[in-house]
Amino acid sequence: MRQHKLALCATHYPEWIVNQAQRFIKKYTMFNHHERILVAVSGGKDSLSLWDILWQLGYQADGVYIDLGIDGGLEYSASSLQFCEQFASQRNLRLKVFSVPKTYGIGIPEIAAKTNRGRQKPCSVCGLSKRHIMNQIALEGGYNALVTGHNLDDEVATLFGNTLNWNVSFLERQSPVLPARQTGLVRKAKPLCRFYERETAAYALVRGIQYINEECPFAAGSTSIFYKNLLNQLEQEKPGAKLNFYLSFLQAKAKGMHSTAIGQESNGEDEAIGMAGETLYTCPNCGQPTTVVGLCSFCRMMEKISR
Ligand code: Q46
Ligand code: ZN
Repeated sequence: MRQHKLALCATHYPEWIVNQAQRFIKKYTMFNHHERILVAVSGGKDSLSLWDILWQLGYQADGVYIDLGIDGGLEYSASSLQFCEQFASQRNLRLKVFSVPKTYGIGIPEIAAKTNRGRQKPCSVCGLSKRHIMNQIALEGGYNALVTGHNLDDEVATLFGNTLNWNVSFLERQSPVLPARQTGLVRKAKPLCRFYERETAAYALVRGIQYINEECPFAAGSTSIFYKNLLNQLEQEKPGAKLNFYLSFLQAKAKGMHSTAIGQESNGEDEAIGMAGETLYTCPNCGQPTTVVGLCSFCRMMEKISR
């Protein structure tokens, strides 16, 4: 690991990852051993590695898998579920499964095709749906925190995109942990946010974790992959540049970089929900918080497509 000036063998490497993850969980006050954690798993290397790390650390961590109904000729959703089920049964862990097609009658690609926003960007509809469903499941199950397997490369690509556009409300919200500021919102945490993608991939390999290799068919050509390629070039020239970009951002935030952003107008979307000082309303349909009076973004979308 050039950025850490560290080389470890196959025995010490996973130990190092697990210890570092515990350090980050504590440093950012993500959750503790008395709390119940819900891990969002996709069948990919990051989320399954995260679940494995939390299991080794003795956290009470259940998994949740959302079947998005994405086929793409590869039966993408069906085979990712198989990897999650296999992982959970090998470790005797509890996996909750929520199926979008079984619940709503159609999958994410069909929902996306019926909306303006989804026709242009299916991932935007998918992201909105996943956030909504995961928050609902975590609330109903009485979990203290919902954790995701976002790694450093994911976080830095998001940070880069939001900085290019000076998207202040999203920058304010980007953090290793997002406390539940209001009833109806569950705390969110990203324990892998300081690990490079190749570090989580190496962890999965060394630990013998079987995961889905294929990318979601909608990921191809996405802006975030373009940003990741740019940032990889930067990292190649300057080892540690990505980690430095992310950590410097967190430091700037801690020093109050965003103190003037509070009180900004809402854009009517629930993506930047939960900012300090923001007025939130309750969606009359699902009971989740929303930034505008009336239905939340998800319920509004589902109502439109059912007309
Ligand atoms: S699953 Fe959904 Fe991702 Fe596929 S449709 Fe896009 S957002 S790429 S993480
Ligand atoms: Zn709603």
